[in-house]
Amino acid sequence: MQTAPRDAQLPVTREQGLEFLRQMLLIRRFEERAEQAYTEGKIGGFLHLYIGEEAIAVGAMAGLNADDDVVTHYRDHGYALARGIDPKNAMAELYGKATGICKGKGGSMHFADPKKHFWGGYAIVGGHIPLAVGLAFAAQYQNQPRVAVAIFGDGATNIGMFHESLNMAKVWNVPMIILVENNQYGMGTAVHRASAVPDMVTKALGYNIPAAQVDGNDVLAMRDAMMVAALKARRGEGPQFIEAKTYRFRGHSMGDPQRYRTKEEVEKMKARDPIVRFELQLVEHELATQDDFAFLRNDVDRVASEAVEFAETSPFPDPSELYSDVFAPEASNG
Ligand SMILES: Cc1ncc(C[n+]2csc(CCOP(=O)(O)OP(=O)(O)O)c2C)c(N)n1
Repeated sequence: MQTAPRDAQLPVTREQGLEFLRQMLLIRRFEERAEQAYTEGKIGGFLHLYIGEEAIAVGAMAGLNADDDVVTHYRDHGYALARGIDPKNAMAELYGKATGICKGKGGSMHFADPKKHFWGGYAIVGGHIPLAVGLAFAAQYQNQPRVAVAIFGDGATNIGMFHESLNMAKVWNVPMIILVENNQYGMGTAVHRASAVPDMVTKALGYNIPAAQVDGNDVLAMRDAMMVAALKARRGEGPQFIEAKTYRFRGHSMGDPQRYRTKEEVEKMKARDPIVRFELQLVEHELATQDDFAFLRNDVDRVASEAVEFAETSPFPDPSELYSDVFAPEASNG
């Protein structure tokens, strides 16, 4: 499994390191505030928290260009924030408000922002993987240097569309990156109970797609893996596969009683908290101090509070908006 090299120098500048840490802290605080609002009945529908997996989104998005296409599953808040979506519009979307990133019509599982080449947020497990093949095919067909990234969990690798997509992606040799977050569970089912092989990289090899297994709780390892994959895909080497090993600290979604795992197991995995680990690395390499961390924590607290305030004071969409942006305008093929 790949981790960032542990040599004398950490492969990051102080400025970049603090920015990665800020983003991870922001995602965590944002989600804690969303969790609170959900329990207060202010957010409806489903809410899948990303707490514990922040290093994957932050590292992976840092390894991409701004115009690369990103398609994710429903556990999408972290990716949206790491891709630069304003926390205010993200929080307002959770509240179903008109100021949300999808005008309140998408909700937690369907964040999207075409300006950021962030195409969502899909609730059907595995259903979005073919979309990334199409986006990658478009880049190749138009001879543009973009890559398309499909992000999903280990559970989605048991779905037919995963296999069909990997096959087509390789046959067409499209610039696609498949990023699997192996957080050990698909809802309440442990990987070994649903998947014939425990390591997701094994599945990529069946399609002759180069695969890297990475410590998903190591933000620098994630950035490096994504940079390498994007470089290879961009220079015509076809699809690339990354398995990020991680663990989700919260239930599958809100209201999950988590009877499928023990509290001891969760506590043990929390010792690998990606934020704490990165802070320790930064201190060890004299790139940051506890004062820097306190400053960042205050800063993300403020940003998350402002996002909640914005969401709470924003209006709901007007009923006249019910059908707008829901269907694509009729296309003329003439
Ligand atoms: C086609 C389909 N089947 C079942 C579901 C119900 N479902 C929602 S999330 C989920 C588990 C997916 O687990 P995984 O892909 O590992 O992602 P994670 O939630 O762990 O991030 C299931 C079975 C669904 N949304 N779509």
